[in-house]
Amino acid sequence: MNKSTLRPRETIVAIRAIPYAIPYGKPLRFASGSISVADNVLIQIETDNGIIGWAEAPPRPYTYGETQESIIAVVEKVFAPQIIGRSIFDREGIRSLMNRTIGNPTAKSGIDMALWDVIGKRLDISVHQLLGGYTDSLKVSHMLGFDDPQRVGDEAVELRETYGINSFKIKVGRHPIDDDVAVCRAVREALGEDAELYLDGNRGWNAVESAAALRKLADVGLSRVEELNPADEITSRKWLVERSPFLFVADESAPTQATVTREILSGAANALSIKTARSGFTDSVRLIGLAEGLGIETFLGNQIDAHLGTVCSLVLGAAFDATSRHPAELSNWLDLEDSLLTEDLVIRNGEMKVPTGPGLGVDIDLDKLQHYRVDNQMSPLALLT
Ligand code: MUC
Ligand code: MG
Repeated sequence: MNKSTLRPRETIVAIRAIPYAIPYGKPLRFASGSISVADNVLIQIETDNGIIGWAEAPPRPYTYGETQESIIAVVEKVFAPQIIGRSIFDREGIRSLMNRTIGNPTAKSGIDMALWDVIGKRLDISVHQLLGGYTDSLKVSHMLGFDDPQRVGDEAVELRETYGINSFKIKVGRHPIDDDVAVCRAVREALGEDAELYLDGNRGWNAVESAAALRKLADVGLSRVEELNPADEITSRKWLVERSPFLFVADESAPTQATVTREILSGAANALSIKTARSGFTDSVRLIGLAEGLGIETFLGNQIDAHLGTVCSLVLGAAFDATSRHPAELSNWLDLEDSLLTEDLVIRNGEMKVPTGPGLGVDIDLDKLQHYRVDNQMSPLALLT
């Protein structure tokens, strides 16, 4: 088949941005914000031969400046008019034209991943295989939000007993730092020596506070730390990283190839968190290659993803050697009150298996989408009352 025979039946005819809202049974609180409802935007791409691809974009105003409304606006008003009419196989061209608009990382990633879903469905192959197909499952790590020490320790124990999860990211960055130090000690005591624990400060401390916390936590047995202070504290961040006894992971300071290169080469971090929610599949692949070239470890992070976003992370993470070496942050959908997927996600023995069907390998439950969508229907807040 050549391009001209493919094109008429492989054209994107619609891109839709559908906002929905599903409450969290338990809100997640962290240094840069909190989340009590998944007010995400489903991205739907439709082709002229009736294939529908899906992905989702989570608004994280405290991290990227996007809101549910801004994601809908940029998808519908800026990207869709430029992309409609293009071939589904023009992925690089579509990336290029989206990058003429700055920012909007989750909106761009949603379109990119929905396009991969379309391509996989068209070729009758899973996106996981298309990307690299390295392994069929990932070990899971869970993100523990702010709470008091006893409750966080109990939550970790319950997750281990129920799902076999034995790797935990503890959110820190509060004042006084001793509140977080107490939580870390409580979690270690509750889980014992064999659990993996690491910290994420979401820029809540400065370098001096971070160094003090690391000194106090020296005997707790951490595997790494993430964004304890802002990378914009350029000199003191470098000072902190030089003194950190643990790997120092760049997350929100390094979402793109340029920022990764800058942060790593300047000594502002020495490991990388990759999140499909902000770099899609196309750019995540580039970041994995860049990290390999720089000789740093990559960890699969979590943008507080809902079910579909988690599947995207899983599909990418399991497709590559580098992203499947460490437990991946795949479990915060457990706190959501419902799912838009037709099938349940499962965590067993601390692992998630990659769906095997074409595309992303999962389907959207259209009745549930009808129920939870908030365009022309009800305010997201109405769900909480
Ligand atoms: C994380 O790793 O930082 C919290 C804020 C955000 O943007 O992502 C989450 C998780
Ligand atoms: Mg982080």
